[in-house]
Amino acid sequence: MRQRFRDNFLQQYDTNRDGTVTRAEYDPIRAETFRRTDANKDGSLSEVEYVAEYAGRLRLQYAAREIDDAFLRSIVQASQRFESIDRDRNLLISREEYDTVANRTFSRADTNRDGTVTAPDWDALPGVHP
Ligand SMILES: [Ca+2]
Ligand SMILES: [Ca+2]
Ligand SMILES: [Ca+2]
Repeated sequence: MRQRFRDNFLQQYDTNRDGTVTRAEYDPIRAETFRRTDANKDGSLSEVEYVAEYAGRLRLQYAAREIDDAFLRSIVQASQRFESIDRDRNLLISREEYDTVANRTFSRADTNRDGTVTAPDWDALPGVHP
């Protein structure tokens, strides 16, 4: 699991491929993902927008494979994730709620708290998937 989180994190956010993720790399990608997910461009994410974005990415990973139970379970989990991110329970994820989660994910990866995510962080990372 640790390996998977690390690989996903690096693949998504290490844009210059130097093995380190800085906030200068991380923040614009999070912002871009938020914009892309906000399909109706009203500045917040509905559950439909949130789950659709996730399902779209998952679908790409599946490529030619058939949709299976694991796929459907992942979609249900995405829906549950939406509910946990929506702290004020207004059925929308605001940019602020989204950033709170982004900051938490980055902090979790930055185990030595120096503001960048580097190899020593990976070695110390607890074996949990966010
Ligand atoms: Ca980098
Ligand atoms: Ca929206
Ligand atoms: Ca909310």
